[in-house]
Amino acid sequence: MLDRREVMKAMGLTAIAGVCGVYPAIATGQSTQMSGSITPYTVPPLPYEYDALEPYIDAQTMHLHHDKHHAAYVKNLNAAVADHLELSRLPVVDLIQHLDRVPESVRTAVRNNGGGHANHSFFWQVMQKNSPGQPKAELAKAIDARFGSFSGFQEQFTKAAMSVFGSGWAWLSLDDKHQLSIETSPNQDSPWMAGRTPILGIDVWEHAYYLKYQNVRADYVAAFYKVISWDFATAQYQLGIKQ
Ligand code: MN3
Repeated sequence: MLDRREVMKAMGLTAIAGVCGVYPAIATGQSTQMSGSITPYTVPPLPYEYDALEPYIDAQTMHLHHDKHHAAYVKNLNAAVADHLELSRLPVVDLIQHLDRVPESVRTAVRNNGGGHANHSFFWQVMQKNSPGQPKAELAKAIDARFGSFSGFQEQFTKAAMSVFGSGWAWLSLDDKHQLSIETSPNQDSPWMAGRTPILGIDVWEHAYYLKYQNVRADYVAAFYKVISWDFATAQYQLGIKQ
């Protein structure tokens, strides 16, 4: 029976004080109990009601997005790691941060579906009902220092979200030099895969907005600012600057 430390050691990974690499404070639904039995990945429940983000994100989109799309990533991820017990014991963020250690036969499946699971687990938490609208305290200061002002940040983040061709994400992330940056990723790739900590992320796959906004991604991106959980983003920032 291997515990997580042994599993990580076996994979050549290093556990840092009980935390796995740049492991975020996201709820991924995965049990941290390493009982020796397989702990498959599971879809975490939404941290609010399906209609909590109305009128900006509609309940039907949330049902489909969470219950169908996110669930499919988890189902496919579990299928990909079914024959690789050592992988299925790792938190999903650890898994996607070390894709080079994943057997080539399942690497693409883990990248896409592990990425999808990590990104969506993050995305549910980066939104909330009654958003404060703007960051506060240290994250607000860091954003002002990097982008000039909050509106300077918004302008660049919106531009990034609009620039994603096809399916992907736009992110505010923190690198290992504690520098904030705005980036985009295709498919279900993410800052984690490049060793950075996501602070904020918007899913710009059409499934995230098409029911309500059809082809008008700009309106969806504008609505996203109304539901950002700046408390969660700040918690991510605080985690990132400790790395
Ligand atoms: Mn999605």
